[in-house]
Amino acid sequence: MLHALVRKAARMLDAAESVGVVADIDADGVSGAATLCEAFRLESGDVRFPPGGYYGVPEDLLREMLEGYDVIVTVDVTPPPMDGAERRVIVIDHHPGPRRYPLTINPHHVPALPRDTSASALAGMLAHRTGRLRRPWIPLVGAAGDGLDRGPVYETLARLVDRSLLVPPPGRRLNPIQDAAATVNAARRVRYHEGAERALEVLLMADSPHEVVESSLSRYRGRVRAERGTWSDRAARAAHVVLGVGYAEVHSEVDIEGLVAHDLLRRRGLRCAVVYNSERKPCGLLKASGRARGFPVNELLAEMARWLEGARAGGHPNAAALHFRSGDPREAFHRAADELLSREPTAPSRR
Ligand SMILES: [Mn+2]
Repeated sequence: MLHALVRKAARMLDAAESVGVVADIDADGVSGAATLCEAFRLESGDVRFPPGGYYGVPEDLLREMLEGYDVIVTVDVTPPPMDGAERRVIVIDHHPGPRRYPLTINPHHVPALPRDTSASALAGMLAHRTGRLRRPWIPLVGAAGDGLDRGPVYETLARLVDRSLLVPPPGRRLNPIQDAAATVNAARRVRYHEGAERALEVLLMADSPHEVVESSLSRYRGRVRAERGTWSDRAARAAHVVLGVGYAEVHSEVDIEGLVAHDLLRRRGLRCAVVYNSERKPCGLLKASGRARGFPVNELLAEMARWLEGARAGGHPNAAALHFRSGDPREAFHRAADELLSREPTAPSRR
């Protein structure tokens, strides 16, 4: 089933008069898009990113792409259903959710694919099939960005690159591919879809992950590091913690809430940390991000969404996000945490 699906997608892309790509702005989405550009001879202008911190594919963006292109591929995002588009959209994703398009390459819908496969590795698998994947390190950047640099699909692609790209140089924590992923992710944390567009240009030109690390994108890393340091210190001091589940707020134009949640989890030894950024995203929405170990933060954020307006939550048990239009996220957190903690079999009384 997997091979038939991949073959069908490759054939459809080769036969299409024109192909447009819609990708998420993170390293997984950007490197998946760059991989498709290489294999199917697309240009950066054929790739679009959701605007300003919006997660998913806005309906009007999908409609616009369908008017301009024969076939649309979405990478690391699942598009909304649209009448008449069923046979013109290829979905390459690894998030759970309903299957809306027959040509969906997603581990949640294709049993042969392991769940911990990144969208970019799936794009790499498709590109590799065509025999036109000249720079196999590119899809690996996306896998590293999602912390999914493992598993059979990744390993197949990793065998095609120089070993030195997969081991950290002496004294360094990250290997060159992980370093490139951090660079691409810094660009979108500071500049959202514009950062992703710049990162795509860099990936399309680069001959190695080293060139990505040394590119003009590197300046975004300093900004992210500084904001993260400041807010992680404050969050560690000021977090509200209930039974190992913590909540903190930041106020930053930079998309750092996920990083601060990660730091808070570790620094306070929590099982779950939720961080709300009170600075509105360029797309107009507010966002909270959660990280956890041994606590379903995706369920916590879904429960929070019930108490907020225009809210949508998604993600995995260990990492999830919540977008909303208005409401009191701290109040929502306390209600949601009470609800989830009261369901725990051994929850001690809080009174
Ligand atoms: Mn991803």
